[in-house]
Amino acid sequence: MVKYKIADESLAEKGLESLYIAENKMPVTVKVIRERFAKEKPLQGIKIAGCLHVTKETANLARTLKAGGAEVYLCGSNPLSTQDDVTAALVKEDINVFAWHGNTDEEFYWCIRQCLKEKPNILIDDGADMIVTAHKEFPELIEDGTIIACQEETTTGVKRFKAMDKQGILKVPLYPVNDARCKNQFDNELGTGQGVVAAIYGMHVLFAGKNVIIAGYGHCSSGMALRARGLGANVIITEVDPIKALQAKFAGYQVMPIADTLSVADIILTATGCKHVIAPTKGMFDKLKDGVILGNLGHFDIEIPTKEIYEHAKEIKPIRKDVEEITFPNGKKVYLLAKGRLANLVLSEGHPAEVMDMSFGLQSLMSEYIVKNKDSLKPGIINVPTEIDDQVGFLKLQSMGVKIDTLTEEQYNYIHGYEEGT
Ligand code: RBV
Repeated sequence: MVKYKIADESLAEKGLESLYIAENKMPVTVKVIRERFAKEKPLQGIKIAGCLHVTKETANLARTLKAGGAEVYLCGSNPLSTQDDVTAALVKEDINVFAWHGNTDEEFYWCIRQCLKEKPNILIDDGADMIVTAHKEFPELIEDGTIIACQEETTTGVKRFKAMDKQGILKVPLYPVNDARCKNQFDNELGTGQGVVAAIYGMHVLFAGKNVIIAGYGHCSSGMALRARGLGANVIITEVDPIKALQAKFAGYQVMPIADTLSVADIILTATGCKHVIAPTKGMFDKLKDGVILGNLGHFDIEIPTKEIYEHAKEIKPIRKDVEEITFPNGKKVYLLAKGRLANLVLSEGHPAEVMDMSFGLQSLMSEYIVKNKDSLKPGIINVPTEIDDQVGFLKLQSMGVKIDTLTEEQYNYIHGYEEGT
């Protein structure tokens, strides 16, 4: 019997329509892999728990895992990204789901615990909250080998696991799916990149002629900068990494410390993976330009100092869906998107299905790989095998009708050899 706690079962019809829209744009995950999984059942007898944004794209991943024979449990990876119509559709399809839009921090962890109580064998996380909870509260699942291995979807989660690994406290084999080329060069650069439109959804604002500050110049933020520039904005980059700062400079952007940008910034968008990109001080808040739009596209809500902005506010007024007008004691107004949470997921619907197809194609094939190799996996971070990364790339190209060259034997030997030189 399907287990669930969701907002409203009556939304199932609408949710199924949503799933259908995504399905047509996810040929790798939905057609090629799901059809093979349905025949071969590589995940038979395996329980998979996913702590992911519960969107129409994630729902299609869940369907593919289920087609492969897995028993799937889902919970949300962000309190505001769950699409309630999607959860209703999933329940109708006998996929277990504990998620609803707008849950509290306490409810968020309750949902994670419901999934872990089912004793899953594979955990697919987005941000590391579920796997960290497993280490803290369900260590027996790790010690007795119930959890075979884990997969992480996002940069911030991988960062947390690298820290755990360094401290010797990561007790599971962990695949950083985010770091596969087929993931971060598409989902992160194009998906998060295109997420700059969240500021448009939120405030219906014109980018052309605006000073748009993009904090960070990694995969996500460099994609955002390119798109903001394409919309006609004057883009200013802030960085802490000298090489990334140079890349931004040579790509033709202005680069400067964030504090120097505040008085001219019309829109500030963060995706750094770090905290307090704008320092949480009155001095910094006083520097902000009247009317500035603040949006975060990184995983957690601490890049923009949301809590401190709320504390400093004289008045907080919701003015549109997921947008608040915040008036400071000095009378200045700032417009905060999505309470500082992932604006690309809260204000729009998450990254488009076309790129999630690659991320979730990888997640599907990695689940199969883990089951096949379960007897030889060791705790620690293990890279996604190149063959699987390449396979998803080939499948995506094939689905788009794009052909590429293959190396001749002579070329292969040249590329892999050293003898031929001047
Ligand atoms: N993300 N998922 C979606 N439509 O389901 N959109 C974005 C979706 C993931 C993306 O892979 C990114 O790394 C992560 O959300 C950030 O939490």
